[in-house]
Amino acid sequence: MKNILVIVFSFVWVCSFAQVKPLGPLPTKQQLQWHEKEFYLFVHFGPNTFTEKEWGDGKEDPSAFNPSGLDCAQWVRIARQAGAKGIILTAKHHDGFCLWPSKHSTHTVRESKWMNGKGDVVKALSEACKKAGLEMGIYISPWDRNHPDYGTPAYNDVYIATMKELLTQYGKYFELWWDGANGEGPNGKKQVYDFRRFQDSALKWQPQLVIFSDIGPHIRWCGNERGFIGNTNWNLLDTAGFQRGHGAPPTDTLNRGNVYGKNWIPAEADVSIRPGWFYHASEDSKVKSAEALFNLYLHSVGNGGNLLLNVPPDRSGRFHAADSAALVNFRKLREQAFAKDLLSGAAVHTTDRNKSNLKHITDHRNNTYWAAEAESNAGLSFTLPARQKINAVALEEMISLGQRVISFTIEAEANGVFRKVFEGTTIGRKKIAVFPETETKQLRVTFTGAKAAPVIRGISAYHFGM
Ligand code: FUL
Repeated sequence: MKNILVIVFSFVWVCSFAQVKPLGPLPTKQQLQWHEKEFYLFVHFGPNTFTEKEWGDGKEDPSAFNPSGLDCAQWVRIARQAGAKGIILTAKHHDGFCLWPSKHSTHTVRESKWMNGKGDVVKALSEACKKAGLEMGIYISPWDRNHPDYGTPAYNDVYIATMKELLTQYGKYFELWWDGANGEGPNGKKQVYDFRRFQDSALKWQPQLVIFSDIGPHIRWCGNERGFIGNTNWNLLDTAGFQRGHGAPPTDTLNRGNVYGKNWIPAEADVSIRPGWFYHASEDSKVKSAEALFNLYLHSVGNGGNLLLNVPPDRSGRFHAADSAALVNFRKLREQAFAKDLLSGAAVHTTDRNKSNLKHITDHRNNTYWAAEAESNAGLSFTLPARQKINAVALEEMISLGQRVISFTIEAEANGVFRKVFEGTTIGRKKIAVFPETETKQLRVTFTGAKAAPVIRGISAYHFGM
């Protein structure tokens, strides 16, 4: 009997959502999982940590790499305390130095003095991540200033062999990161990368990977390294005719996406907690404050993308106290800001013909939604149990059915009159609309334009104290 009830209930539940036709392009299952991660750490570590450089030239003495007390468990602990969902490590930066003892290079931890050449940072981090249940990602710079084959077709085979070591020996990663940098001067080496083979090989070894580069295939660069994704942000991108690096689309296109783009390639904002990507003691006083990090969160996650925040370990091989403190306080700020959804308990009404499932707008569940029937001007109103001070509203589309909303407005009632407090464009996975504090008992959200009738996963309201 119980089983029959479960089947009937599931059937009714599925049917109540069944009428919505997805609007392509759509995210893959892996991209949907990636969207839910929101925020994770980047770790730049290598010879540059010891030589005061940002771009090593590949000629540095490998013995320069010598952390006095590498402690990946500390990185993982701080990442977890900060609420980050993973760590992406620079296994190989442009200097070509491998943080694992690669057989395909002579510029590796094996040639360093660290642990008498017996150390392996990739292994240490993957073990620490596994132990703590944190996900790991890997950065393998295509540009290599050390490898003798770089600039010849043979390098493509070397790169693939290098990837094979990393992708088959240390467990699963959630993301593979391909930067687009190449600083070779006019007489520099020119490598014709075989990215098609790189991609096919990586996905053969780890099919669950999402691959980042300027143009994806799965995740795109947001066009700047300041952590700002566009207020208008389509998860769609046209990539035909473009390349990674110098041939990439204009940075403002990467920042906003293409409204009618042919591929689902959402934006990730990579930014460092310090001015540089690698650790420099002179920057200890320049670590971004928790407030600055919260602001970055609003402009990345709050604009529908993900935040990849770089925290470079110091020469001991640990996160510096200043960085750790900022990260933990950043977590506190997020928790305070989103502790109380002021729409919980609000009565929800709509001007749209579809009045069923309205409760899902405020239920904070990831797999439920309300779908409008009207393509434009569907309105939702929220009557709160009591007057509240509000200065932020978070809106979410059900992106598994496509990204639809082109524009929306938020109005708040005061003395019987509705006044516009926010005029927005796209929503996507999440839009955190921030506006001057207003005291109200009634909010109205109107979807003024959409590519197809909006499908809304959630709306919540907050009062940020800062
Ligand atoms: C860029 C690199 O040139 C920087 O050094 C850094 O790794 C950044 C995240 O990506 O392409």
